[in-house]
Amino acid sequence: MERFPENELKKLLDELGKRPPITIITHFNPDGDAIGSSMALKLYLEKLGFSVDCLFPSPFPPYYNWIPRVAEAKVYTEKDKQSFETYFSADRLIFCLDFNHPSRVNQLSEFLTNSKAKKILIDHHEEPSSNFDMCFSYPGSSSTCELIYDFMMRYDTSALDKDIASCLYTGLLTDTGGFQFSSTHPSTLHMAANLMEKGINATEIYNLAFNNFSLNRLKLFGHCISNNMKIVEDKKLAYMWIDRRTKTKFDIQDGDTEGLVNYPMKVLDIEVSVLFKQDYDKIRISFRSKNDVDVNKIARQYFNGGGHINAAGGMSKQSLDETLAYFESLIPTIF
Ligand SMILES: [Mn+2]
Repeated sequence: MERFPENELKKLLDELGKRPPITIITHFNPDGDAIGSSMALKLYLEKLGFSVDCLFPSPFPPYYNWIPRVAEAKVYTEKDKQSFETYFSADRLIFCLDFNHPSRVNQLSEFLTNSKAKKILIDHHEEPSSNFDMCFSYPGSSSTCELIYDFMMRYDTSALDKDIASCLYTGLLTDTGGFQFSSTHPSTLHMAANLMEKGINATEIYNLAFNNFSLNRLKLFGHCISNNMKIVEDKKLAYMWIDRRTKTKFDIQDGDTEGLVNYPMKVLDIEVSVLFKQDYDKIRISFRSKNDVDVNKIARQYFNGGGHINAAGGMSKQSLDETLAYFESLIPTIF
């Protein structure tokens, strides 16, 4: 599918031509693609003379502290709720990056939904909601960073510098799992090459993005794989869980469980991996799959979630034991 078709792009450029103040917002628990695409667009539009505020609905993992000027992003907390309303005023242009539904910005969803400002969605998740004035949704794409790069190539190529390239490369790299997922297309690698030509340090970004564990986090992974994992061989399925006790034992920080769900996939014969995480008021569930096993469908249909064909998330309001029992009861029919 052609991205940013001429007539749609023109509408967006017309809006930008009015030189509005810009708000960029991404999903809660922002990941490499969310942070990278948001900061890249902020740096880029500021270079072009716009006034830009970048909002994160919740804190980002400390191992992304190195992202250029990420400290300028405004991280939402309950106590400054009212001050955030100003970022949704009617005179603004709001870019919504790397999410497909207002609920994904958590406590800020009310402001976003009620805002009279024009809302531009740029995203690659399946089935975007209809809450946006312009919708640049391309689910087959590697990352939101690739879409932001496309937009830059169509708007003003000269503003793309090394810092912006580093932000974009981060999302490109992390959302493709280091260029391993099937969403990695020729365009993805062409883009990576162009970013390298801007002088980024690709090896360093890889290490910062992937080889950044605390020792506790490594031990947590080992513990869960050894003690909290079940394999259903004939279904090529692995599932794991993390209960509150384990969290306390390993002194888990936000983001520490990120990536654990991918580990069972390192076994050649395992096609699906599911991770259940006990949170304060719910169980968060992550799904990963290989080939044509559609975990987006499973997450949507049974666990109030969604995502991509090979990577999705969901949740359950039941206890951990009940959730696991429910999941086990589904195994014979859904896999
Ligand atoms: Mn993404």
